[in-house]
Amino acid sequence: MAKGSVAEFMDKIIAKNPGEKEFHQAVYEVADSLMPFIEKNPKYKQAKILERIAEPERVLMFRVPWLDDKGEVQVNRGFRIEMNSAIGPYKGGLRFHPSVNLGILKFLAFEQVFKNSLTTLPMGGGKGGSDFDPKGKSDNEVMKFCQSFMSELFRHIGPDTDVPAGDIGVGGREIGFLFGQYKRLRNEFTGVLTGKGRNWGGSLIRPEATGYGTLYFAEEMLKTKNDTMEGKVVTISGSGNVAQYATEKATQMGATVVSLSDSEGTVYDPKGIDEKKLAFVLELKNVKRGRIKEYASKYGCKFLPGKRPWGIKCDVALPCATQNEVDGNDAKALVKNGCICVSEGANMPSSPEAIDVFLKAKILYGLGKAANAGGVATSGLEMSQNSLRLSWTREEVDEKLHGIMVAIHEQCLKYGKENDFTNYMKGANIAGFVKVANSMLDQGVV
Ligand code: NDP
Ligand code: 2IT
Repeated sequence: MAKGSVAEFMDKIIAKNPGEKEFHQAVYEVADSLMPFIEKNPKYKQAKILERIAEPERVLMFRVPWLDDKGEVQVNRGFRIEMNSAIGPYKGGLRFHPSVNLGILKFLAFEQVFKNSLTTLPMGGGKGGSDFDPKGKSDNEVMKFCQSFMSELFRHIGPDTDVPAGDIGVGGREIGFLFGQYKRLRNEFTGVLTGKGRNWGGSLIRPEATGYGTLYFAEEMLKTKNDTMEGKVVTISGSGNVAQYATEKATQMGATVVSLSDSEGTVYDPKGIDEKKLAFVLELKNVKRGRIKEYASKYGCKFLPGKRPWGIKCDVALPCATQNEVDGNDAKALVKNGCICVSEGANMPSSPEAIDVFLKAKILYGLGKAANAGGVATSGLEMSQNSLRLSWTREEVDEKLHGIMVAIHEQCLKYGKENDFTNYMKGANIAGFVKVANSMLDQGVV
């Protein structure tokens, strides 16, 4: 019964959204977890909730022309997917990367709906971005691009409508340029973006939040096995915002982080990336905007060109780079080498084959929409502080973030327990769905 309905549902999704393979993948994962639950609760089926959730409320696509440093005209494409506003204003990051297209942003916006629901905060789901590549661009070019991007986006967003933030290629620098242009066009100082600078409405701990949250979630998963992060060998992919603060928190918890990576390859440092080495990475990536292989030259360790970290022996793996960066063979290698826990800082980093391997091996598998929800949760806390015109201390924000990650873990247990095993994927998908679905039922056919 259930499998047949999933196939039927997916046929329609694929026919309606041709070529959007990441979107199909994200919808399939959720539909597969949810269908038995929906069959048991016909009110959702009758109201076509799943069909409605998979259709964005609104998709914006626009031209972003700008002048580069040579005075040449460049043309990029901008997007904002306003996916679901049943439980709050659209909320989700902006990604600037040459691979960005409609299907990738729709998958990210779809994931965001469930993730934001799990945070317990009142945020709907959205995502946006552009095929602009910030790599190799001057600060001036990045500013010109951001100003042009916001010159269209500003008419669609607002603190009670749609609140963008960062994602791949969008960090503090870009949020600053985007905020400056929004303020200039609207003549309003509001919390329209999150991830803002400390002096102009940003929340403490927002830069750290995704990475920290991924570790708080891993810790909760390990607790169910009477285990902790102390003494664990950890592999991390990526070397951007999420990877950096995942490294910091893992180290603070007593683990040894032995890898970081970027699109060119992996650095393997068996001695561990301690506080001092991490300070070098932060300067390298966030200020000099250099490549991670420079770490290997600096600290005399191995650089594995073109490789991902999953062949390295570890206890805990934290994929923190991008979608589908762990394939079936990577997952097999991780399990074979004794990995007991995967906590995803990135969005959908594990392919369907990899997820199958993790679930069959019954290791602790914390999927992105639960494990990386700390970032958007702290964005929600930034929105609260902006509305209150107050700012909370580091300790206050960190404590709230920690509490939210514990609550997300509890929701996964509630809906994902299967005898002696917790299927976090099923748990997160159902828990995220219920709140949005019930809100949609309350609000009628809209
Ligand atoms: P950054 O831009 O700061 O860093 C991205 C890192 O991932 C870089 O090291 C980059 O390497 C690597 N990477 C990106 N694309 C690829 C690719 N196609 N192949 C190999 N490596 C790649 O982004 P974030 O750290 O913010 O985001 C990382 C992941 O976490 C994404 O999946 C994002 O959606 C997710 N996420 C982010 C949140 C946030 O608050 N920032 C919140 C929740 C999830 P290179 O420099 O070579 O491109
Ligand atoms: O994927 C994500 O959750 C993010 N990029 C953060 C979104 C946000 O609004 O803080």
